[in-house]
Amino acid sequence: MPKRERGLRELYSSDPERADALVFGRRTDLSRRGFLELSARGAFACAIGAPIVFWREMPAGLVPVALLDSQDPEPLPGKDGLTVLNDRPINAETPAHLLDDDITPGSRLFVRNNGHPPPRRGIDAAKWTLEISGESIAAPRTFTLPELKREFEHHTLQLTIECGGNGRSEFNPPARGNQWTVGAVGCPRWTGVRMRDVLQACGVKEDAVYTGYYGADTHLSGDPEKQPISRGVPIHKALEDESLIAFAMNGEDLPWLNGHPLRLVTGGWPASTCGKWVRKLLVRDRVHDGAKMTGSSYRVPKYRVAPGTQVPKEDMQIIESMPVKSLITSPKSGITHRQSDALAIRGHAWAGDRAVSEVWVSIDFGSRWQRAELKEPANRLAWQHFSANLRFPEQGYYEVWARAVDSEGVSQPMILPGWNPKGYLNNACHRVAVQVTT
Ligand SMILES: Nc1nc2c(c(=O)[nH]1)N[C@H]1C(S)=C(S)[C@@H](COP(=O)(O)O)O[C@H]1N2
Ligand SMILES: [Mo]
Repeated sequence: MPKRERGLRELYSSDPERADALVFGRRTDLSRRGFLELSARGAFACAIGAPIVFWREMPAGLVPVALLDSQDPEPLPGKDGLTVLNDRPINAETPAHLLDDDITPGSRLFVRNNGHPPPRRGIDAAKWTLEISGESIAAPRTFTLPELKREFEHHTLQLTIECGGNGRSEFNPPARGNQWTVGAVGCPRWTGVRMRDVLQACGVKEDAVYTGYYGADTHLSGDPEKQPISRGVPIHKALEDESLIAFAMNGEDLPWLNGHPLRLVTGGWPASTCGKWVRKLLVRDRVHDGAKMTGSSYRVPKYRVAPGTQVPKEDMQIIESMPVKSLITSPKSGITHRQSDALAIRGHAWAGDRAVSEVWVSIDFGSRWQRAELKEPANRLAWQHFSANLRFPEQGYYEVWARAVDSEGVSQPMILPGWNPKGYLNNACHRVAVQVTT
Protein backbone atom coordinates (compact mmCIF):
# COMPACT_ATOMS: atom_id res chain seq x y z
CA MET A 1 0.00 0.00 0.00
CA PRO A 2 1.45 3.44 -0.90
CA LYS A 3 2.52 5.57 2.06
CA ARG A 4 -0.15 8.19 1.48
CA GLU A 5 -2.89 5.57 1.38
CA ARG A 6 -1.58 3.79 4.49
CA GLY A 7 -1.52 7.10 6.39
CA LEU A 8 -5.07 7.92 5.32
CA ARG A 9 -6.41 4.46 6.20
CA GLU A 10 -4.84 4.74 9.65
CA LEU A 11 -6.14 8.23 10.16
CA TYR A 12 -9.70 7.33 9.19
CA SER A 13 -9.77 3.77 10.51
CA SER A 14 -13.17 4.46 12.10
CA ASP A 15 -14.57 5.90 8.86
CA PRO A 16 -13.53 3.70 5.90
CA GLU A 17 -15.87 5.53 3.54
CA ARG A 18 -14.12 8.80 4.16
CA ALA A 19 -10.75 7.09 3.80
CA ASP A 20 -11.84 5.69 0.43
CA ALA A 21 -13.03 9.08 -0.70
CA LEU A 22 -9.67 10.60 0.15
CA VAL A 23 -7.61 7.77 -1.31
CA PHE A 24 -9.52 8.00 -4.59
CA GLY A 25 -9.23 11.75 -4.68
CA ARG A 26 -12.82 12.74 -3.99
CA ARG A 27 -13.16 15.84 -1.89
CA THR A 28 -15.27 15.71 1.22
CA ASP A 29 -16.93 18.21 3.46
CA LEU A 30 -14.79 20.33 5.74
CA SER A 31 -17.17 20.72 8.62
CA ARG A 32 -18.38 17.18 9.16
CA ARG A 33 -16.68 16.59 12.48
CA GLY A 34 -13.95 18.03 14.62
CA PHE A 35 -11.02 15.66 14.80
CA LEU A 36 -7.94 17.80 14.86
CA GLU A 37 -6.72 16.71 18.23
CA LEU A 38 -3.15 16.02 19.16
CA SER A 39 -3.34 12.47 17.90
CA ALA A 40 -4.80 13.60 14.57
CA ARG A 41 -2.02 16.10 14.22
CA GLY A 42 0.48 13.26 14.36
CA ALA A 43 -1.48 11.11 11.95
CA PHE A 44 -1.85 13.95 9.45
CA ALA A 45 1.83 14.71 9.65
CA CYS A 46 2.51 11.05 8.93
CA ALA A 47 0.16 10.93 5.93
CA ILE A 48 1.52 14.20 4.50
CA GLY A 49 5.12 13.47 5.39
CA ALA A 50 5.74 16.76 7.25
CA PRO A 51 4.54 18.50 10.41
CA ILE A 52 1.71 21.04 10.04
CA VAL A 53 3.32 24.25 11.21
CA PHE A 54 0.18 26.24 12.03
CA TRP A 55 -1.79 23.24 13.30
CA ARG A 56 -3.19 25.31 16.20
CA GLU A 57 -4.85 27.59 13.65
CA MET A 58 -6.29 24.71 11.66
CA PRO A 59 -10.10 24.50 11.79
CA ALA A 60 -11.40 21.24 13.25
CA GLY A 61 -12.61 18.98 10.46
CA LEU A 62 -10.44 20.56 7.76
CA VAL A 63 -8.77 17.89 5.66
CA PRO A 64 -5.30 19.03 4.52
CA VAL A 65 -5.48 19.79 0.83
CA ALA A 66 -2.30 17.76 0.29
CA LEU A 67 -4.45 14.69 0.91
CA LEU A 68 -7.18 15.79 -1.48
CA ASP A 69 -5.14 16.20 -4.64
CA SER A 70 -6.59 13.99 -7.33
CA GLN A 71 -5.18 11.42 -9.73
CA ASP A 72 -3.19 12.05 -12.87
CA PRO A 73 -5.14 13.56 -15.75
CA GLU A 74 -6.43 11.41 -18.62
CA PRO A 75 -5.90 12.48 -22.23
CA LEU A 76 -8.74 14.12 -24.20
CA PRO A 77 -8.44 14.98 -27.92
CA GLY A 78 -7.69 18.68 -28.53
CA LYS A 79 -7.18 19.24 -24.82
CA ASP A 80 -4.00 19.32 -22.81
CA GLY A 81 -3.85 17.73 -19.35
CA LEU A 82 -7.54 18.01 -18.46
CA THR A 83 -9.06 15.66 -15.88
CA VAL A 84 -11.96 13.71 -17.35
CA LEU A 85 -14.88 13.47 -14.91
CA ASN A 86 -17.32 11.72 -17.20
CA ASP A 87 -17.11 10.33 -20.73
CA ARG A 88 -20.82 10.11 -21.52
CA PRO A 89 -21.38 12.99 -21.88
CA ILE A 90 -17.80 14.26 -22.03
CA ASN A 91 -16.97 16.47 -19.06
CA ALA A 92 -13.45 17.49 -18.15
CA GLU A 93 -11.89 20.09 -15.89
CA THR A 94 -8.53 21.81 -15.90
CA PRO A 95 -6.11 21.30 -13.01
CA ALA A 96 -5.51 24.71 -11.35
CA HIS A 97 -1.82 24.92 -12.30
CA LEU A 98 -2.73 24.51 -15.99
CA LEU A 99 -4.91 27.63 -15.79
CA ASP A 100 -1.84 29.79 -15.15
CA ASP A 101 -2.03 31.67 -18.48
CA ASP A 102 -3.51 35.18 -18.37
CA ILE A 103 -5.61 34.19 -21.37
CA THR A 104 -6.84 30.59 -21.26
CA PRO A 105 -5.74 28.64 -24.36
CA GLY A 106 -8.44 26.59 -26.08
CA SER A 107 -6.57 23.41 -25.22
CA ARG A 108 -7.02 24.19 -21.52
CA LEU A 109 -10.61 25.35 -21.38
CA PHE A 110 -12.86 22.93 -19.47
CA VAL A 111 -15.56 20.97 -21.28
CA ARG A 112 -19.09 20.62 -19.96
CA ASN A 113 -21.57 18.73 -22.11
CA ASN A 114 -25.13 17.81 -21.24
CA GLY A 115 -25.63 15.71 -24.39
CA HIS A 116 -23.68 14.42 -27.36
CA PRO A 117 -21.85 17.09 -29.34
CA PRO A 118 -22.67 17.28 -33.05
CA PRO A 119 -20.22 15.03 -34.93
CA ARG A 120 -17.10 17.01 -35.70
CA ARG A 121 -16.85 16.09 -39.37
CA GLY A 122 -20.47 17.00 -40.07
CA ILE A 123 -19.93 20.65 -39.07
CA ASP A 124 -19.62 23.01 -42.04
CA ALA A 125 -19.01 26.55 -40.77
CA ALA A 126 -19.74 28.08 -44.20
CA LYS A 127 -23.22 26.54 -44.21
CA TRP A 128 -24.00 26.96 -40.50
CA THR A 129 -27.18 28.92 -39.82
CA LEU A 130 -28.53 30.82 -36.83
CA GLU A 131 -32.25 31.46 -36.60
CA ILE A 132 -33.41 34.51 -34.61
CA SER A 133 -37.06 34.20 -33.62
CA GLY A 134 -39.41 33.95 -30.65
CA GLU A 135 -42.55 35.77 -29.46
CA SER A 136 -40.68 39.04 -28.91
CA ILE A 137 -38.85 39.25 -32.24
CA ALA A 138 -40.66 41.47 -34.76
CA ALA A 139 -38.96 40.17 -37.94
CA PRO A 140 -37.56 36.65 -37.52
CA ARG A 141 -34.61 35.87 -39.73
CA THR A 142 -32.10 33.10 -40.37
CA PHE A 143 -28.48 34.15 -40.91
CA THR A 144 -25.72 32.03 -42.31
CA LEU A 145 -22.49 32.29 -40.34
CA PRO A 146 -20.77 34.17 -43.23
CA GLU A 147 -23.71 36.64 -43.23
CA LEU A 148 -23.40 37.22 -39.49
CA LYS A 149 -19.70 37.90 -39.90
CA ARG A 150 -20.30 40.24 -42.84
CA GLU A 151 -23.27 42.21 -41.55
CA PHE A 152 -22.22 42.95 -37.97
CA GLU A 153 -19.26 44.58 -36.30
CA HIS A 154 -16.74 42.19 -34.70
CA HIS A 155 -15.78 42.49 -31.04
CA THR A 156 -12.98 40.74 -29.19
CA LEU A 157 -13.22 40.44 -25.41
CA GLN A 158 -11.71 38.33 -22.67
CA LEU A 159 -14.71 36.87 -20.82
CA THR A 160 -14.73 34.51 -17.84
CA ILE A 161 -16.95 31.47 -18.07
CA GLU A 162 -17.47 29.22 -15.06
CA CYS A 163 -19.82 26.28 -14.67
CA GLY A 164 -22.43 26.89 -11.94
CA GLY A 165 -21.42 23.51 -10.49
CA ASN A 166 -17.69 24.32 -10.21
CA GLY A 167 -16.63 23.27 -6.68
CA ARG A 168 -19.53 20.82 -6.31
CA SER A 169 -17.26 18.03 -5.03
CA GLU A 170 -17.03 19.63 -1.61
CA PHE A 171 -20.74 19.62 -0.76
CA ASN A 172 -22.01 17.22 1.85
CA PRO A 173 -24.49 15.61 1.64
CA PRO A 174 -23.07 15.34 -1.88
CA ALA A 175 -24.98 16.63 -4.87
CA ARG A 176 -25.44 14.47 -7.96
CA GLY A 177 -23.68 15.54 -11.11
CA ASN A 178 -20.10 16.07 -12.14
CA GLN A 179 -17.85 16.32 -9.12
CA TRP A 180 -16.03 19.44 -10.28
CA THR A 181 -13.21 20.52 -7.98
CA VAL A 182 -11.88 23.94 -9.04
CA GLY A 183 -11.19 23.74 -12.77
CA ALA A 184 -14.54 24.36 -14.49
CA VAL A 185 -13.53 27.93 -15.27
CA GLY A 186 -11.52 29.77 -17.86
CA CYS A 187 -11.08 33.15 -19.51
CA PRO A 188 -10.20 33.01 -23.21
CA ARG A 189 -10.44 35.92 -25.67
CA TRP A 190 -13.62 35.52 -27.64
CA THR A 191 -14.37 37.11 -30.99
CA GLY A 192 -17.87 37.46 -32.28
CA VAL A 193 -20.74 39.81 -32.96
CA ARG A 194 -22.81 41.48 -30.26
CA MET A 195 -25.99 39.65 -29.36
CA ARG A 196 -27.62 43.08 -29.11
CA ASP A 197 -26.75 44.07 -32.68
CA VAL A 198 -28.14 40.84 -34.11
CA LEU A 199 -31.31 40.80 -32.00
CA GLN A 200 -32.03 44.48 -32.66
CA ALA A 201 -31.58 43.93 -36.40
CA CYS A 202 -34.57 41.57 -36.10
CA GLY A 203 -36.58 43.95 -33.90
CA VAL A 204 -36.76 43.34 -30.16
CA LYS A 205 -40.32 44.01 -29.05
CA GLU A 206 -41.31 45.96 -25.92
CA ASP A 207 -42.55 42.82 -24.20
CA ALA A 208 -39.17 40.98 -24.42
CA VAL A 209 -38.28 39.20 -21.16
CA TYR A 210 -35.70 36.46 -21.77
CA THR A 211 -33.58 34.74 -24.41
CA GLY A 212 -33.58 31.00 -25.13
CA TYR A 213 -30.93 29.10 -27.10
CA TYR A 214 -31.04 25.79 -28.96
CA GLY A 215 -27.84 23.96 -29.92
CA ALA A 216 -27.02 21.21 -32.42
CA ASP A 217 -26.03 18.68 -29.75
CA THR A 218 -28.36 15.76 -29.07
CA HIS A 219 -30.02 14.32 -25.99
CA LEU A 220 -28.27 11.39 -24.32
CA SER A 221 -31.37 9.25 -24.80
CA GLY A 222 -31.10 9.70 -28.57
CA ASP A 223 -34.63 11.18 -28.62
CA PRO A 224 -34.51 13.89 -31.36
CA GLU A 225 -37.49 15.68 -29.74
CA LYS A 226 -35.53 16.30 -26.55
CA GLN A 227 -32.92 19.00 -25.98
CA PRO A 228 -29.93 18.26 -23.74
CA ILE A 229 -30.09 21.87 -22.54
CA SER A 230 -31.82 25.08 -23.67
CA ARG A 231 -31.27 28.08 -21.43
CA GLY A 232 -31.10 31.84 -21.67
CA VAL A 233 -30.69 35.14 -19.85
CA PRO A 234 -32.94 38.10 -19.00
CA ILE A 235 -33.10 40.51 -21.92
CA HIS A 236 -31.06 43.17 -20.07
CA LYS A 237 -28.09 40.76 -19.86
CA ALA A 238 -28.46 39.77 -23.53
CA LEU A 239 -28.35 43.45 -24.58
CA GLU A 240 -25.14 44.28 -22.66
CA ASP A 241 -22.06 45.39 -24.61
CA GLU A 242 -20.16 42.22 -23.62
CA SER A 243 -22.78 39.61 -24.58
CA LEU A 244 -21.43 37.92 -27.70
CA ILE A 245 -22.35 35.41 -30.34
CA ALA A 246 -18.80 34.12 -30.76
CA PHE A 247 -17.17 32.33 -33.68
CA ALA A 248 -13.54 32.46 -32.54
CA MET A 249 -11.42 31.92 -29.46
CA ASN A 250 -7.90 33.35 -29.12
CA GLY A 251 -7.87 34.20 -32.82
CA GLU A 252 -8.78 30.71 -34.03
CA ASP A 253 -11.95 28.76 -34.69
CA LEU A 254 -13.67 27.66 -31.48
CA PRO A 255 -12.51 24.21 -30.33
CA TRP A 256 -15.06 21.60 -31.36
CA LEU A 257 -15.92 20.61 -27.77
CA ASN A 258 -16.40 24.27 -26.82
CA GLY A 259 -19.05 24.94 -29.47
CA HIS A 260 -17.49 25.28 -32.92
CA PRO A 261 -18.58 27.01 -35.10
CA LEU A 262 -20.84 29.33 -33.06
CA ARG A 263 -21.66 29.83 -29.39
CA LEU A 264 -23.07 32.40 -27.00
CA VAL A 265 -20.89 33.99 -24.34
CA THR A 266 -22.55 35.81 -21.47
CA GLY A 267 -19.53 36.37 -19.21
CA GLY A 268 -19.86 36.33 -15.43
CA TRP A 269 -23.04 34.25 -15.47
CA PRO A 270 -23.20 30.48 -15.06
CA ALA A 271 -21.63 29.11 -18.24
CA SER A 272 -24.81 27.08 -18.79
CA THR A 273 -26.22 30.31 -20.27
CA CYS A 274 -23.54 30.21 -22.99
CA GLY A 275 -25.15 27.95 -25.59
CA LYS A 276 -22.68 25.97 -27.72
CA TRP A 277 -23.18 24.91 -31.37
CA VAL A 278 -26.01 27.43 -31.32
CA ARG A 279 -28.57 27.14 -34.14
CA LYS A 280 -31.47 29.13 -32.80
CA LEU A 281 -31.78 32.08 -30.45
CA LEU A 282 -35.23 33.09 -29.28
CA VAL A 283 -36.38 36.26 -27.60
CA ARG A 284 -39.23 35.24 -25.35
CA ASP A 285 -42.06 37.24 -23.80
CA ARG A 286 -41.65 35.18 -20.61
CA VAL A 287 -38.86 33.49 -18.69
CA HIS A 288 -37.56 30.80 -21.05
CA ASP A 289 -38.83 27.33 -20.19
CA GLY A 290 -36.36 25.13 -22.12
CA ALA A 291 -34.50 22.10 -20.79
CA LYS A 292 -32.65 22.85 -17.54
CA MET A 293 -34.35 26.23 -17.08
CA THR A 294 -37.04 24.81 -14.83
CA GLY A 295 -37.22 22.58 -11.75
CA SER A 296 -34.07 22.68 -9.66
CA SER A 297 -31.56 22.99 -12.54
CA TYR A 298 -29.22 25.96 -12.16
CA ARG A 299 -31.30 27.18 -9.25
CA VAL A 300 -30.54 27.70 -5.57
CA PRO A 301 -32.84 28.15 -2.57
CA LYS A 302 -34.10 31.71 -2.02
CA TYR A 303 -33.06 31.43 1.64
CA ARG A 304 -30.32 29.61 3.55
CA VAL A 305 -31.06 25.95 4.21
CA ALA A 306 -29.46 23.32 6.43
CA PRO A 307 -27.44 20.67 4.54
CA GLY A 308 -29.71 17.94 3.24
CA THR A 309 -32.92 20.01 3.27
CA GLN A 310 -35.59 19.14 0.67
CA VAL A 311 -36.37 22.52 -0.82
CA PRO A 312 -39.79 23.02 -2.50
CA LYS A 313 -39.45 23.91 -6.22
CA GLU A 314 -41.23 27.24 -5.78
CA ASP A 315 -38.56 28.28 -3.28
CA MET A 316 -35.73 27.89 -5.81
CA GLN A 317 -34.46 30.82 -7.87
CA ILE A 318 -32.45 30.98 -11.10
CA ILE A 319 -28.74 31.68 -10.63
CA GLU A 320 -27.72 34.95 -12.27
CA SER A 321 -24.33 36.62 -11.73
CA MET A 322 -21.71 34.25 -10.25
CA PRO A 323 -20.12 35.02 -6.85
CA VAL A 324 -16.60 36.37 -6.18
CA LYS A 325 -13.89 33.71 -6.44
CA SER A 326 -10.17 33.18 -6.96
CA LEU A 327 -7.79 30.46 -8.05
CA ILE A 328 -4.10 29.99 -7.24
CA THR A 329 -2.50 28.85 -10.50
CA SER A 330 1.11 28.84 -9.32
CA PRO A 331 2.61 27.06 -7.50
CA LYS A 332 1.03 23.70 -8.20
CA SER A 333 -0.44 22.17 -5.06
CA GLY A 334 1.95 19.72 -3.38
CA ILE A 335 5.26 21.37 -4.25
CA THR A 336 8.32 21.36 -2.03
CA HIS A 337 9.86 24.77 -1.38
CA ARG A 338 13.12 25.96 0.21
CA GLN A 339 12.62 28.02 3.35
CA SER A 340 15.39 30.46 2.48
CA ASP A 341 13.51 31.63 -0.64
CA ALA A 342 10.36 33.71 -0.97
CA LEU A 343 7.59 31.82 -2.74
CA ALA A 344 5.90 33.64 -5.63
CA ILE A 345 2.12 33.09 -5.72
CA ARG A 346 0.03 33.79 -8.83
CA GLY A 347 -3.55 33.40 -9.82
CA HIS A 348 -6.78 34.93 -11.08
CA ALA A 349 -9.87 36.35 -9.42
CA TRP A 350 -13.32 37.14 -10.82
CA ALA A 351 -16.69 38.23 -9.49
CA GLY A 352 -19.53 37.63 -11.95
CA ASP A 353 -20.93 40.97 -13.14
CA ARG A 354 -18.79 42.80 -10.58
CA ALA A 355 -15.07 43.60 -10.47
CA VAL A 356 -12.60 42.27 -7.91
CA SER A 357 -11.20 44.98 -5.64
CA GLU A 358 -8.84 43.03 -3.33
CA VAL A 359 -7.14 39.65 -3.08
CA TRP A 360 -5.59 38.39 0.17
CA VAL A 361 -3.39 35.34 0.79
CA SER A 362 -2.78 33.38 4.00
CA ILE A 363 -0.35 30.66 5.08
CA ASP A 364 -1.94 29.97 8.48
CA PHE A 365 -5.45 28.72 7.67
CA GLY A 366 -6.87 32.23 7.43
CA SER A 367 -5.66 33.65 10.76
CA ARG A 368 -3.60 36.39 9.13
CA TRP A 369 -3.84 37.72 5.60
CA GLN A 370 -1.33 39.43 3.37
CA ARG A 371 -2.59 41.66 0.58
CA ALA A 372 -1.75 40.48 -2.92
CA GLU A 373 -1.04 42.71 -5.86
CA LEU A 374 -4.06 42.85 -8.14
CA LYS A 375 -4.27 43.91 -11.78
CA GLU A 376 -7.13 45.58 -13.59
CA PRO A 377 -9.16 43.31 -15.89
CA ALA A 378 -8.41 43.34 -19.64
CA ASN A 379 -12.01 44.49 -20.04
CA ARG A 380 -15.27 44.26 -18.04
CA LEU A 381 -16.16 40.60 -17.13
CA ALA A 382 -12.58 39.34 -17.58
CA TRP A 383 -10.76 37.75 -14.67
CA GLN A 384 -8.00 39.70 -12.91
CA HIS A 385 -4.50 38.51 -12.10
CA PHE A 386 -3.00 38.61 -8.63
CA SER A 387 0.45 37.88 -7.25
CA ALA A 388 2.24 37.87 -3.91
CA ASN A 389 5.56 36.82 -2.37
CA LEU A 390 5.38 34.65 0.72
CA ARG A 391 7.91 33.86 3.43
CA PHE A 392 7.62 30.85 5.72
CA PRO A 393 8.69 30.98 9.39
CA GLU A 394 9.89 27.37 9.67
CA GLN A 395 9.97 24.02 7.89
CA GLY A 396 6.84 21.93 7.61
CA TYR A 397 3.46 21.68 5.92
CA TYR A 398 1.56 24.82 4.95
CA GLU A 399 -1.52 25.65 2.97
CA VAL A 400 -1.63 28.79 0.91
CA TRP A 401 -5.15 30.18 0.72
CA ALA A 402 -6.39 33.00 -1.51
CA ARG A 403 -9.45 35.14 -0.80
CA ALA A 404 -10.90 37.72 -3.16
CA VAL A 405 -13.22 40.60 -2.30
CA ASP A 406 -15.57 42.10 -4.90
CA SER A 407 -16.34 45.74 -5.71
CA GLU A 408 -19.30 45.68 -3.29
CA GLY A 409 -17.10 44.50 -0.39
CA VAL A 410 -18.31 40.89 -0.52
CA SER A 411 -15.57 38.36 0.29
CA GLN A 412 -15.14 34.72 -0.60
CA PRO A 413 -15.89 32.51 2.39
CA MET A 414 -12.95 30.56 3.82
CA ILE A 415 -14.81 27.28 3.76
CA LEU A 416 -17.83 25.86 1.97
CA PRO A 417 -20.69 28.38 1.69
CA GLY A 418 -24.47 27.73 1.67
CA TRP A 419 -25.30 24.12 0.95
CA ASN A 420 -27.88 23.74 -1.83
CA PRO A 421 -29.51 20.63 -3.31
CA LYS A 422 -27.64 20.66 -6.64
CA GLY A 423 -24.26 21.80 -5.35
CA TYR A 424 -23.89 25.14 -7.11
CA LEU A 425 -21.88 28.27 -6.31
CA ASN A 426 -19.13 26.91 -4.09
CA ASN A 427 -16.81 29.92 -3.99
CA ALA A 428 -14.76 28.88 -0.94
CA CYS A 429 -11.11 29.95 -0.83
CA HIS A 430 -8.79 27.92 -3.04
CA ARG A 431 -6.08 26.07 -1.11
CA VAL A 432 -2.72 24.76 -2.26
CA ALA A 433 -0.36 22.54 -0.27
CA VAL A 434 3.26 23.60 0.19
CA GLN A 435 5.99 21.67 2.02
CA VAL A 436 8.78 23.92 3.24
CA THR A 437 12.22 22.34 3.68
CA THR A 438 15.76 23.58 4.23
N1 LIG B 1 -25.49 23.29 -26.69
C1 LIG B 1 -24.99 23.22 -25.47
N2 LIG B 1 -24.55 24.34 -24.88
C2 LIG B 1 -24.03 24.30 -23.63
C3 LIG B 1 -23.98 23.08 -22.90
C4 LIG B 1 -24.45 21.91 -23.54
O1 LIG B 1 -24.42 20.80 -22.99
N3 LIG B 1 -24.94 22.02 -24.82
N4 LIG B 1 -23.51 23.07 -21.61
C5 LIG B 1 -23.55 24.35 -20.90
C6 LIG B 1 -22.86 24.31 -19.62
S1 LIG B 1 -23.71 23.63 -18.32
C7 LIG B 1 -21.63 24.89 -19.46
S2 LIG B 1 -20.88 24.95 -17.95
C8 LIG B 1 -20.90 25.47 -20.61
C9 LIG B 1 -19.54 24.84 -20.75
O2 LIG B 1 -18.82 25.41 -21.78
P1 LIG B 1 -17.48 24.72 -22.30
O3 LIG B 1 -17.75 23.26 -22.51
O4 LIG B 1 -17.10 25.44 -23.54
O5 LIG B 1 -16.45 24.92 -21.22
O6 LIG B 1 -21.59 25.31 -21.83
C10 LIG B 1 -22.99 25.47 -21.76
N5 LIG B 1 -23.56 25.43 -23.09
MO1 LIG C 1 -22.47 24.17 -16.32
